Amino acid sequence: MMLVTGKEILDKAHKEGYAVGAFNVNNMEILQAVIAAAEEEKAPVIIQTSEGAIKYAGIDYLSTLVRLAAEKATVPVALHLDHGTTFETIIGCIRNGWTSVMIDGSHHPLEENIAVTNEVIKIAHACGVSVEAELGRLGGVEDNISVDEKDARLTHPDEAVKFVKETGVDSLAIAIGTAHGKYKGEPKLDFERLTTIKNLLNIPIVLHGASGVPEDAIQKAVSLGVNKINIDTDVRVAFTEGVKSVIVNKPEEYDPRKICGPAKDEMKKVVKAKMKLFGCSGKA
Ligand code: TD3
Ligand code: ZN
Repeated sequence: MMLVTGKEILDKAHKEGYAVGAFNVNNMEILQAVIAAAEEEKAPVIIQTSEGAIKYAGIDYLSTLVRLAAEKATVPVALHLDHGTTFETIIGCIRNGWTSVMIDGSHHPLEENIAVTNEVIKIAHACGVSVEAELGRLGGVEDNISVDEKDARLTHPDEAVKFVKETGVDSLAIAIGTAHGKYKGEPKLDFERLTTIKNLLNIPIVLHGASGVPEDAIQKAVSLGVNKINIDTDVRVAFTEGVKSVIVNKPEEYDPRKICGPAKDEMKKVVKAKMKLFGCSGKA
């Protein structure tokens, strides 16, 4: 199948009430593991690349790899730019076949976030590319931050309404207590805030920093209207554990295929479990 847009995948999830997994890739093995999982689960899937991944692998390599993977796949696949911050990367992705981009203006004040998001939307939509934006600050929500400060970082429902009204963005990433990377303690999600925001907005909601969030919290977030769930760390850990097990148990091994093969299997297992949890299995 040809690559589909992020909007096509997420509007269906929003309408039918489930979430689609968005998995970060930066090499062939991760991509093959995610696609194999999607095929086995009959799940739509979003392959996403960070600006760092593009720097690492090359925009042309990633574009070609993912386009091929999508064409060979029987499930819908979208190619999405995760946390786009520069105009250059975003335009580069649009020119190289990405079907969805994120403009992360969350570090800007509201009006400026709206302005940079609109600049991207104007060009992306003219090219048939979907746009995700972010409102509120993720991560760094640590125990030593006061409740007031914490509240200020989380997405404000009224601001979310204004943001969506003044941009017409296709999906919105919100901050409800998750953070990127490994958690020190257990993350506490603000479900009340999620409920309020979902009821006010009629668009797909995105949850970042979902690795390491307990399964029941993920299920609840999906039931309350999250439609795209970003996972990077859990797949990175699965890859590294897979490689380590070979290196430790068979230190004489020097064939990269024998080292990366088990890592691929570990990643596929993790991705399949996420798809079942998110409710997107069988939705392709
Ligand atoms: O945007 N991402 C992926 C990149 C973050 C760096 O790991 C996410 O929201 C997923 O974050 P994580 O760390 O929970 O997998
Ligand atoms: Zn993120």
